Amino acid sequence: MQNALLETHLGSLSLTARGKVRDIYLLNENELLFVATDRISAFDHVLGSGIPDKGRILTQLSLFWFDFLRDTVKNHVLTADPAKFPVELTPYLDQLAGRSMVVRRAQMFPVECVVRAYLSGSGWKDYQATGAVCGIALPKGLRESDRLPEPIFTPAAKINTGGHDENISFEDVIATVGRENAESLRRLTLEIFEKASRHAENRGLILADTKFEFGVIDGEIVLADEVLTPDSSRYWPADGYAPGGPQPSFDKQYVRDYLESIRWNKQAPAPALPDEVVERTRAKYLEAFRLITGRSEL
Ligand code: PZK
Repeated sequence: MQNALLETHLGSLSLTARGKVRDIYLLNENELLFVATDRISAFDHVLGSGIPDKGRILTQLSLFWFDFLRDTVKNHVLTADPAKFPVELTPYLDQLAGRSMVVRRAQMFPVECVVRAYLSGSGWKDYQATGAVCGIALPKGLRESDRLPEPIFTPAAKINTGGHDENISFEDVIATVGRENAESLRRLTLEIFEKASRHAENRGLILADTKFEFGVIDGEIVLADEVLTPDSSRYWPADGYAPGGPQPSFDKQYVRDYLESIRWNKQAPAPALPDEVVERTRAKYLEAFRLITGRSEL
């Protein structure tokens, strides 16, 4: 097995954004390099160990979904073929191959486009407190992880300081991006989700919710960032789905169980993971990739 790539080192290239797991570099005025590392987060912390191949698996999953959705929405990908990367990346192709994409620079909307088909996470919290999620009233008596009558658009505002995103109303989205953009974002989010969740269901997976990020390139709305990966989505095995409580995480359950077992206080520094937890978790990412793409090789 390969080692995990925890940090990218791309010499003089300048880092545009660093997320918990993804790094974005500036290539030129119009192009960025989007890199998925092997970092893994749990309980809001990046852990001391990475998962070998995680960045490659999630990048290949995003590319699968971008292609699957190509007739539905434009996207930011220019190429994921290292042979087509700009020459200044040549020294780094070993780190980058399979885990990176050259993307078009977009004017990003400062809105996380979340869609939920099941009641979980912050949606469940809001529902318990108010009977609604993002101002959308829901039937009474729903239980945690219940399926909603239909998928709902539940946008969130990005909180930069590493804090959790804050659920906002559709009126808030309108105030931020204008009515026409807000309606386009909601329509695209629901349309993409409908197509993706049907595919997931055919492969034995429930797509409980996911988050999209959109931007504008040449006056057109494009789908950016990573798409429909386990890091941006809740996938549940359809087999064993049991509403009335939380569902086990498809990908991170061994990690969470381990962190609970050692009674980590969820304060930095986050612990490293035993080899067995790393290997089992890697197998779950590969299983998600196989189920969704039908391919067994990256
Ligand atoms: C962009 N993010 C979110 C933060 C990440 C990603 N095509 C684009 N053009 C301009 N900006 C972005 C993108 C994309 N994708 C996305 N921030 C900027 C983000 C941290 C790490 F990998």
